[in-house]
Amino acid sequence: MTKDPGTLLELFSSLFGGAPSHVARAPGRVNLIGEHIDYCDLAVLPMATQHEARLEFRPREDGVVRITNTDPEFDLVEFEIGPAIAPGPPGDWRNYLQAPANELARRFAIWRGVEGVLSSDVPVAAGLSSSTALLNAVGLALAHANEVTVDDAEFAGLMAGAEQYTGTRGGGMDQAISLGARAGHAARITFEPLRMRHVAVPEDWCFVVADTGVRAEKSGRAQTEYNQRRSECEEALDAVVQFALLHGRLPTTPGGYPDLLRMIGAAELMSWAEDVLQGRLLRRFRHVVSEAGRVEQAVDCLLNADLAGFGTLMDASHGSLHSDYQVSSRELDELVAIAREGGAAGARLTGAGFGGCIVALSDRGTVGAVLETLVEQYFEPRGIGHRIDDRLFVAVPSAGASVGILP
Ligand code: NG1
Repeated sequence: MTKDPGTLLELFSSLFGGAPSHVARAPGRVNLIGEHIDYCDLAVLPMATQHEARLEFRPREDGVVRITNTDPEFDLVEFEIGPAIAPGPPGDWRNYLQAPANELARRFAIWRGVEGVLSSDVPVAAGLSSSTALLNAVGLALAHANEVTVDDAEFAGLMAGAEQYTGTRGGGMDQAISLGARAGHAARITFEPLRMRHVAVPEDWCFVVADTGVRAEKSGRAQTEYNQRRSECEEALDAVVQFALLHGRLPTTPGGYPDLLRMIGAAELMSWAEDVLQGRLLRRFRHVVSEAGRVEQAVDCLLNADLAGFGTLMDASHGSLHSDYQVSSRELDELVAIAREGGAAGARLTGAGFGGCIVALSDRGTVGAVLETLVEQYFEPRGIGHRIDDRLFVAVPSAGASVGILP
């Protein structure tokens, strides 16, 4: 963490008196492949990063939550726990604190609030799950203070539900990986029911993350576009299923994309889709089906340490996100091209897109050249070549969230 712990303790003591007794921490993540398909309940392959949100807190004897942030941009937030907390304006950071309190109170008789100071070094609005890290840290603190015991999968599901409070109709990938990641590993995550298969990242592999600097705020256009993509996927699925049922091509109604893919297989499904869908919906459907296939191949590449194969899949994923899903941008495309020119085995946008970051794969031998090329061709021309630590880094596959007593 970059924050000075002295400052954090002083801040805590000046606001609440005394010192925090506990800490809850939750990391951000970088998604390696499987983009915009978690909300279709299809498998994804993210890993947690070294950046995290950290809440140093003390349980209270009443239902009040009081949390401030070491970043002066964010005010002290105060509210009472309950199952119907009124949300603040879109984009207000209070929503990420209220969301887990609201969700936990809907499910459990929680009554004990917390007071604490939050700090985070997860880059904001960059597709690296800064919001989920925040939300998970607060959720864990409240669960701990109220002695809520649920298994990890259920808790991840609760936090995914909580995030909907903020207005984004997201999937469950970010909450699951931030809570359940294992150091040194990525995880193949499947949904309904939530399962995580941890897959070791080969020692020699380096996932470089580079930030366009264009914020993809989930309270503005990015949120509208994101929610629209999800609706389009639902619409496309519905049209294909109705068509197949009408023509007697399906014995039963499938429960969703995973079911349909299991019943029919990708190739036949795409040939049906071409009969039923056109334009935008056909493109969205093709991205979802093709990306689901790439995730399975990517898991095999990871298991076999096939760096070139994994890189090729990342390139194909980016192409699909650019052309079929239309969530890339000029800056993202530029960073992807530069990373490849610098010697990366493959590169793609990561997270929701519309700005934010790319992820590029290289080995230890070439990572220096990839980083240098990105600095020379993207960051230096923009006059930011000298302060790019949080804009350009090699992601460390890190452990998931934890909560405990401070020494
Ligand atoms: P980011 O880019 O971190 O906001 C979002 C969703 C994910 C997933 C990805 C795209 C939230 C909290 N997260 O991530 O569930 O759909 O986009 O793959 O909405």
